[in-house]
Amino acid sequence: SDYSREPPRHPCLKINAKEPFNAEPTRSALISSYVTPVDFFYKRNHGPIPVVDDIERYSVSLSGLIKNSKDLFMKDICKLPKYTVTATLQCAGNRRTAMSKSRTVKGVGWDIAALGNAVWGGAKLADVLELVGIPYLTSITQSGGKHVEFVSIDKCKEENGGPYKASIPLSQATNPEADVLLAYEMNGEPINRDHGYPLRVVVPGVIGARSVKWLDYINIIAEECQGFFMQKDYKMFPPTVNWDNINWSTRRPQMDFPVQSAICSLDDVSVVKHGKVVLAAIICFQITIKGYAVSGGGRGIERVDVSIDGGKTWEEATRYQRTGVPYIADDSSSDRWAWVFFEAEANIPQSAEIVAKAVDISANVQPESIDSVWNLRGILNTSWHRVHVRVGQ
Ligand code: MTE
Ligand code: MO
Repeated sequence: SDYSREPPRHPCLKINAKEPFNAEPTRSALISSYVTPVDFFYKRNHGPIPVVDDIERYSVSLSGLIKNSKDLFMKDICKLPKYTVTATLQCAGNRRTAMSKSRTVKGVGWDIAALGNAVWGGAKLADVLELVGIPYLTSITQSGGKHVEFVSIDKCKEENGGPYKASIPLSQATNPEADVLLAYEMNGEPINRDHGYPLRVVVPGVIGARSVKWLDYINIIAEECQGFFMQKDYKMFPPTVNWDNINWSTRRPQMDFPVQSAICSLDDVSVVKHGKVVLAAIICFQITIKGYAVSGGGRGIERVDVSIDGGKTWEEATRYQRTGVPYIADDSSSDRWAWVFFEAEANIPQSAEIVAKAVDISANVQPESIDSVWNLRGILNTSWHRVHVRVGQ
């Protein structure tokens, strides 16, 4: 594989792997703005970044279980109504390093910033499919098509040098309300090479692995995609499954992301210097607890609870998306596919274990322990996020 034409990247990213390039921002950079600047947006690749030089000749081929195959050029896609969707993309491996500390897992070691929130601009996949004769809200085509497969132009070793691919159900792809995009813009600029230039899929509310970058083919198929990343990866196994007894076919490919949150204003172990507060003759120290919370499937965040005593007692944090606008889950003023930030002030003793857990609008709650969700691939670590603070002089 050839890594001689990689794009430039911001020096503040923490590099978890160089080839393929995998990197995330620092915790504080991550929560410095609601819309993540492209430079700070995590980068998750499985091969070299493809080079698309001739945009005039670039096209996406639509074929499979449809009457007429069609090549769509950028000008065809740009002719369709343009939508902007604010959506958080999160890698299923986010927070893997912490899971690894419980018991070793396989995969890129991510801290808590393998996610980002962007304003994606592009055509709705539902409109693209309508263009080739598949109406809105179709779950099966006349010829038996039930899934939409996205094939990239990159080359991955897991696919033996073939392209990255994934699929989603046709019912989701043809549902305009699901907001699945073929995106050519990220935060108002043409998508850059790292994030899928010239065109990528964005599947809101679903693990990042299904949002295929550098799109080459869209295939309408009867069964879900048989590629490595659908069948041999990104599946959730119980804690008892190990590399000797694993049977990949027993589990479904992960789609929706579960409810997640993390504290970003503090490191795993922080020593803070702060002013003293005297409360009922007890000396306390004021700290600010800030972070993100997000759930899958368009489920808003109902609540974020924070604890300063390791999870014995809790206080509710305030939540917001855009600063100054109160966040109301499920309200038309909120971005349904996007994260919320939370914030709480607390008075802590000399040392404390701070914990956060989020609850989504379906009352799904993050699991308390890592061990209860531990899995050999180290995905979906959504356990309560814990950090330790000691007040130093
Ligand atoms: N698409 C292609 N073609 N190749 C990839 O390696 N990685 C996937 C997904 N789409 C990948 C891909 C994974 S696992 C994630 S989490 C997201 O892209 C990351 O998107 P980003 O790099 O824009 O943050
Ligand atoms: Mo991912």
